Amino acid sequence: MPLPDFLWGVSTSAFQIEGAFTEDGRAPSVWDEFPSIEGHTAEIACDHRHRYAEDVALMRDLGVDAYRFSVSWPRVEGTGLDFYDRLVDELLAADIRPVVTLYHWDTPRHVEDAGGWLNRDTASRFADYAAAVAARLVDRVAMWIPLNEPAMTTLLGYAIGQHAPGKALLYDALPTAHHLNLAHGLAVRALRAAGAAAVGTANNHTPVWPASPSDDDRAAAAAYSALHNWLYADPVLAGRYPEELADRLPVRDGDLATIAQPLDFYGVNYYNPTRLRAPSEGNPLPFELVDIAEHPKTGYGWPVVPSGLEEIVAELRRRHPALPPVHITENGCSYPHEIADTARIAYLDAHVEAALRAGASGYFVWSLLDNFEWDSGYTQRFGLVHVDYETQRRTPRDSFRWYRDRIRRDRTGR
Ligand code: PNW
Repeated sequence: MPLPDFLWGVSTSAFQIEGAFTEDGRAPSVWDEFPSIEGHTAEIACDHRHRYAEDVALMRDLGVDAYRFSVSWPRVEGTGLDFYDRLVDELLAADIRPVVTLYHWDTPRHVEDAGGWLNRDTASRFADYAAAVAARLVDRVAMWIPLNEPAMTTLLGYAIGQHAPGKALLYDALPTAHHLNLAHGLAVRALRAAGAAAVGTANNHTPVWPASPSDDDRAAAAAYSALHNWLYADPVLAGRYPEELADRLPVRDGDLATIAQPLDFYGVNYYNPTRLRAPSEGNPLPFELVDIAEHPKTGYGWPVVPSGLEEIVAELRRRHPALPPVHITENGCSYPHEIADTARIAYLDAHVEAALRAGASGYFVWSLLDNFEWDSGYTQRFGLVHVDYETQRRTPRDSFRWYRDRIRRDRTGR
């Protein structure tokens, strides 16, 4: 299937929807036992491992061009590729292009026990896994994304411990960023060798806003942006690290060339901007987060700023003039509404328009289904489709019908 000039899609991730922890000989993952909301585990989640055909049928009704899902590394350690093989065929039969993320945070437990992303060897293990997935699926997958949001793995997983594996190493977490970037580069190389159709990223980006024009607040914002945005964009797109962080990374000869493989697209996950000020006394970090109070908030408390999407894409293009085509690989919002979700429609409508103005080549809603939102468990609902976790009943929300109509309108002339 050739790619249309604008790709309409939805995104999910394996750990957040599949359940079936012990099926397919799946290895344990770092997230299986990681504390979330009391009493919430992803053991069943959306039971997607068993209900994938129903979920693909929903997407066919929705009319999307593409479905971005992740392959579970722990499941592939068993016989999981059989499952993904069937999922891919089901998608193709529904005229939906498979977009595969290889790592969406669910590291196999034994890989973490060997040091996880603190260990340079994990990058090579990951490349072997990438090659194994490609060997099976490469003929049918439209787009490949080695890593989802490596910034969140480093910041939430290893620097502050809010996500698995729960390490709070602050600046000592920085080697994980380099090992993740290296894993990206090695995986791109493995995917190319296997004949992958298109390879890109899903990097999480946030525009940073200094709380005031003071030099101190501006320096705080720049320090944060280096950690969240440029630590991942710069090496991948230009083979260099932001100057202020370069000394803290375990870079060996040749690494930067490995990381800076040419890409077919640059995927951006966008949710909101971040406001920063200089740190107060006793803060070990060079910045402090400040509430963005002048914009409305989603049900998760995230500020709603559609222009931030254009702002960050423009900044990426300024910093990296040869930026490949941009896809918004995730954007969406959590609200508690059951079916009538006017607030989500308003959010998505404004962000879709921003993505079009930003010259993006695709837009993927996070998420198709309500799902297991990591440390927030089932308390957050990001879905176009409501999931009743007692019965596993799926009910399309008003936003589902809105997105279907928006896609149709696009096809009949923008
Ligand atoms: C992304 N932050 O996570 C992930 O890719 C999804 O798995 C997740 O469900 C979705 O966004 C909604 O949260 C993020 O703290 C988690 O800035 C945290 C942040 C950003 C993105």
